[in-house]
Amino acid sequence: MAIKMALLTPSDLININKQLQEADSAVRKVTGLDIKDVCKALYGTSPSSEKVGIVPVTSGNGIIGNFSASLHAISQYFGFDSFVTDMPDVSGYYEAVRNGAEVVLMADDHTYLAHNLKNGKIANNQPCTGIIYAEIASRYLKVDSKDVLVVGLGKVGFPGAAHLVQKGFRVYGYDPDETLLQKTISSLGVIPFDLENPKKFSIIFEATPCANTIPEAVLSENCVLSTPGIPCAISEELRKKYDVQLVTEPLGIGTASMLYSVL
Ligand code: NAI
Ligand code: PYL
Ligand code: MG
Repeated sequence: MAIKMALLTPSDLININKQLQEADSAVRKVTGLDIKDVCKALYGTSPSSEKVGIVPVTSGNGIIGNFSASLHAISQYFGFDSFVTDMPDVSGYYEAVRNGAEVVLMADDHTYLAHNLKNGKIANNQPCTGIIYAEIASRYLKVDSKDVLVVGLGKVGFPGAAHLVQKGFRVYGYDPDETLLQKTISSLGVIPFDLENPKKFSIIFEATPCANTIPEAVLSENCVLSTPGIPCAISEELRKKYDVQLVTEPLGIGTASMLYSVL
């Protein structure tokens, strides 16, 4: 049986354009690049107004308010020509294809996918999100070491950790799920992070559904925390105290990664 994702709520998605603009300036400050430039560097692609059909899906917990409208706004922000179908589900898919969609975006409670109908490429939100947040962290302009801390090694965190290992970083990983932790150690060569014996990091990538997952002892002044996790991994108080450069956003960065990956 498929395992459920932590689901977004309509309030996470309020004013997605403003959230994206703020995320873009945070990414620029950390990496010197826009989100679109990071995507281009990752996948070697650029959009040219490809038609994206967004299909609302009613199964499971059903439609999430603001979800399809946010995907529409996000796709336009990155230079795609998107539309939301009037009908949901199978009828919506039919409508999307009949109306010329080259890429279909749709999500149920388990899987959020982008499918390019012209070249057959398909992307899943979880690895695409992990990879782009890890890539952003890895591009920190003021980085002073190859050490990175990854907190949360699940469906988003594991692919992000794998990406960092592949880029040549020394990755320290932590997850309270011992099975996941052991799998990450044995398959990726990640170093288990010892909470009892912490060290400071200038780059942290977090992917958990919990708040306050980053212990104060690992924060260095002006470190980068790149995290798709909802709610946020760090309190506002700690963020200010260490002048943490926070990259976080509920849907757009991961969606950009998916769209660029299927071009
Ligand atoms: P998952 O359930 O597969 O993995 C989460 C992992 O976090 C688990 O292995 C769990 O043991 C671990 N964890 C829980 N508490 C922890 C703690 N205190 N310290 C360290 N690890 C802890 O979930 P998934 O799919 O990887 O998603 C992670 C988060 O990312 C969720 O909040 C999800 O909603 C969010 N997400 C955000 C996206 C975005 O675009 N912003 C896109 C996709 C997911
Ligand atoms: C894609 C996000 C990121 C975090 N959790 C994931 C989530 O909320 N997935 C559920 C998406 C369901 C969408 C719904 C609709 O409105 O079409 N079926
Ligand atoms: Mg995102």
